[in-house]
Amino acid sequence: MEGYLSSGPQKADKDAENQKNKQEHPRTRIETDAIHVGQEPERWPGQAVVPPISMATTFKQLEPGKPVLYEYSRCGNPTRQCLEECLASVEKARYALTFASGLGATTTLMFMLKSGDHILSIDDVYGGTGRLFRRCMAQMGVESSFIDMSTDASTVVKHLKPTTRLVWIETPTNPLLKLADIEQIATAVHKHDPKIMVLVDNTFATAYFQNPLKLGADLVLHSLTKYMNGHSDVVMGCLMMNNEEYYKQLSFLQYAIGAVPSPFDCYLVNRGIKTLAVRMKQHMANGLRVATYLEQHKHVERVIYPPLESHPQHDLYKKQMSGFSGMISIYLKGDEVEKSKRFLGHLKLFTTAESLGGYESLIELPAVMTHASVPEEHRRQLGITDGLIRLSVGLEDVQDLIDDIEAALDFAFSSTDAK
Ligand code: P1T
Repeated sequence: MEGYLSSGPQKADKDAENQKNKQEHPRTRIETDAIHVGQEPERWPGQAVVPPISMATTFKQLEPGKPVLYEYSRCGNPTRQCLEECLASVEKARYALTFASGLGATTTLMFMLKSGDHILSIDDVYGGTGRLFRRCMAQMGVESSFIDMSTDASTVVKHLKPTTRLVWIETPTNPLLKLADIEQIATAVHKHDPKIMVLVDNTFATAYFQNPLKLGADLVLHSLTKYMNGHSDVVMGCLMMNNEEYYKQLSFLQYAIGAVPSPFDCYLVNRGIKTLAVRMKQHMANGLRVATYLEQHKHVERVIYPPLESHPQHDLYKKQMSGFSGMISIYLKGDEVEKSKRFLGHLKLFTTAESLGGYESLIELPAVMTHASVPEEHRRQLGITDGLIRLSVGLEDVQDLIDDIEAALDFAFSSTDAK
């Protein structure tokens, strides 16, 4: 894109070189990368082992128009850069760019499109993503359509239009935990038209369990608000990629649009990511125990959890993921919203709240909370009923969590109280 570099600092070039050098020589595995990449003490005066928070909004230039490394903090700063390098390494990407939220990352990416373009999206997508496509992008003349991508890649290709510029995959999906075959879809779409960008929202799986770029995706998005930070104390998003041209365009858009995270938040995410591996192993262990317990429970109609053999795409799960997080969706018997509410209301350890992926267990009703913006008809078709319950299983003692669920289910289904 002409003008992308000339109209701003030479930052994209410098950063590209910086990040690329690091990613072209991956030294170690994710546990080690999360702790060391971008964190070299030698880069800080005084050799700080923990990266300092650089709050400066602006940086001295030795001559007008000749910044040393950074010029204005929206364009880049030391704390953000060390986080972006670290994030790229854990996703096995060459480049990572951070934004003020997951949706901030999506919005910035939208500026790669123009009026008349088309987005082909998976049908069961995070409510806020669907809302952005349907309500905001439509106003800008960008069309979107939503299809089931859990079947096979030819269905996706069939729905491509000459104007399709972006294929949006979320896998596993929020909240129904449907899977899409990233490798098959990316291969088929790129064969059809290599210029179409294939993006995977990897928020639910995390970089620990799934690396979409290795499977042929062009772009990966994370809501870092969730597992990647893991402490429910930062709202942030990121885009990761290997393609240098996409990186330069998005790097320009990052500073031109300005939906950037604060250095303090970057510091927190950089800290949170250090324990990604241990957290994810425990989220998976706890998630599996809770899902297995729920699956045999007399008051539970259906449990959706990809690591369970009962998941309709369990084979695909085994093919493209090395495990899964603590996200479980369930229908109680009768699928009544009142019963679901009584269940949530009686839980002591699971907090009723939106969001997911923190160390604490959360629970919610997607139809009235995170996915209330999905048109009712669309929700019905997908199976996001008023009674659907989504759990984010945290890191508490798993038996305590199961005891909490047991007591709340007993309460919700007790005939005397249910009247
Ligand atoms: O909240 P934010 O950091 O802007 O991220 C948006 C987002 C993107 N992708 C997925 C898969 C998500 O789940 C989210 C945010 N989701 C919730 C807040 C939620 O409770 O589902």
